Amino acid sequence: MKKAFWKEAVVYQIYPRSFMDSNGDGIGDLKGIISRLDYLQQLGVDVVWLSPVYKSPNDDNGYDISDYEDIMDEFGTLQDWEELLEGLHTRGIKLMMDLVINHSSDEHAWFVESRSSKDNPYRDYYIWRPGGPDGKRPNNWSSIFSGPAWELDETTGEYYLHLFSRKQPDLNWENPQLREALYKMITFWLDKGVDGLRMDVINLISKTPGLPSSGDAELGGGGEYYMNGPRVHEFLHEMNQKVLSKYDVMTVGETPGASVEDAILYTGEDREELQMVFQFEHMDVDSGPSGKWEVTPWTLHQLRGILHKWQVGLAEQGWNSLYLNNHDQPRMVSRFGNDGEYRVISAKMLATLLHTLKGTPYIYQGEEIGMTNVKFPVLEYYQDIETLNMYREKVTEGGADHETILNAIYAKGRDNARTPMQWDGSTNAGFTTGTPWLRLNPNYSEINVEQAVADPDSVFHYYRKLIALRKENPIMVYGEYKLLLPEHDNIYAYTRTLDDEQWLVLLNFSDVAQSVDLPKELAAVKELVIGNYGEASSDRSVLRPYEAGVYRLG
Ligand code: TEU
Ligand code: CA
Repeated sequence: MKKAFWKEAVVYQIYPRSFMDSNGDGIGDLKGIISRLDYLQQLGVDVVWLSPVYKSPNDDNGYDISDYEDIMDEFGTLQDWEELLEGLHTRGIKLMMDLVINHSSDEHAWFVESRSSKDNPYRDYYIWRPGGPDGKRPNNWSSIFSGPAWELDETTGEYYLHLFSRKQPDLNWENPQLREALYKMITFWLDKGVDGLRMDVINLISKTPGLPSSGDAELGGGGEYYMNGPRVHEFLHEMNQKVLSKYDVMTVGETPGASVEDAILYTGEDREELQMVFQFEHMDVDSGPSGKWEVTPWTLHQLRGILHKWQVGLAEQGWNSLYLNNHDQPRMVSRFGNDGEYRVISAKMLATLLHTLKGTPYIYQGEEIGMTNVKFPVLEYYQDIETLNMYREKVTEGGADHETILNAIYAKGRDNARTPMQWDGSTNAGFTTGTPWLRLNPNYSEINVEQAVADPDSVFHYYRKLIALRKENPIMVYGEYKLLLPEHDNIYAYTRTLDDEQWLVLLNFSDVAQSVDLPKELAAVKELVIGNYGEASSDRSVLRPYEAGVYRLG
């Protein structure tokens, strides 16, 4: 396996709106991030992935871009951005920008032109279709943010496609001019010194010709006609050849609905497309047949089964990215650990998993201090468009039970991840001196950066150790992964092996002690490399609640 910086790196994701507000308007901004760079350096991360900071009307918090080559007013200016890049580089940290090119904002100049007339030169930058007889939509696809994926535009009497909100029209990648315009824009940023790109829903860019309906219902899904579509590899290869390959740039594609086989095609080293992808299978482990809002209990058998499949599937070709949460997902300690009695211990256990599987770990802001999900008492406190659209469709229009849906929001809503970063115990957790755009999680008086940095046993210092260990131990990056105890109900156990070195990882996913029965050759433990209880237990055949241990064998 070839060595590479991006395999060895640890990435930290910043959601700028919620990270740090510098001017009291309640919205996080670039100057706020700049003021916290020493904290990131102390943590030891190698790369910052910045969620979108481009000009945007914020229908979807920056994932709806109205000008790709400028900064959102609330976040600052291009000059602030340059200062951020320099501040990161001075500290040896690289910058990965978010690239949202499956769709733009409807307020982007291209769309303003495109919608103005059928023969406008930009018409074909987007996906327009006439309606059918009796005012039928061009097909029955539904939007990922609820309702139909088509919006009728009065000006020309045609519909445009939007897989996300109606203010996020899909770009038409079939059009070579559109592709060239995007490549030019990407070049603009790479020339400025950007080190990496995270590509939003990049596997949705190629739609099946003819845009067939999905089944006979009035609204179908449609994903089978736009996820990993017919020309997606051609487009990514082209982008790689025309732009990416000319720079030293780290790339990760967000790919909902991608299988291991798809991922090998996206990330195989001979393919010249991307370096790694965010797969979603493990994010569906607690979803029912109707989707994410049908909250369903998960088992370790399921979660381990998925992660193991990906570990094995990408062992020789491609590369995994490792994450358990981000700005779209609930907080990992609440979802996969225990955010009550065992919050600190279980957050460290999950961190151990993320940093000892094979792949590149991604930390989402606040994860490193064990931030948890939030339960707002009333719907009015929520801001996320996906959540609000879903509530309207299911409760306001569909008559579903308010409590049931509110509980689904508590479990899965994206605002769980978006409550402002908890810096200290002062008013609004030191995030802002004004009124925060989204309310804070009321637990900030106990869970905050100031507390975590001061406490040597905190989740924060455990992350610091894991990151530092990665720097000294190539086995964490390149070591071969092998599963142990595949039938255990509560323990995820595996080895990593590199040359003549071998590590054993034992993770208890339950809140009760579990006994472990390891094969004899693995019982010869030399030392505990890192463990979430501080020291090794005297009885190694028992794992304490949520215990994580990494042992050097030999
Ligand atoms: O998310 C893509 C995606 O699949 C989302 O639908 C997300 O996972 C969803 O919340 C799950 O129900 C990306 C961005 O990460 C997200 O923030 C954007 O809203 C979306 O694309 C549109 O740009
Ligand atoms: Ca601000």
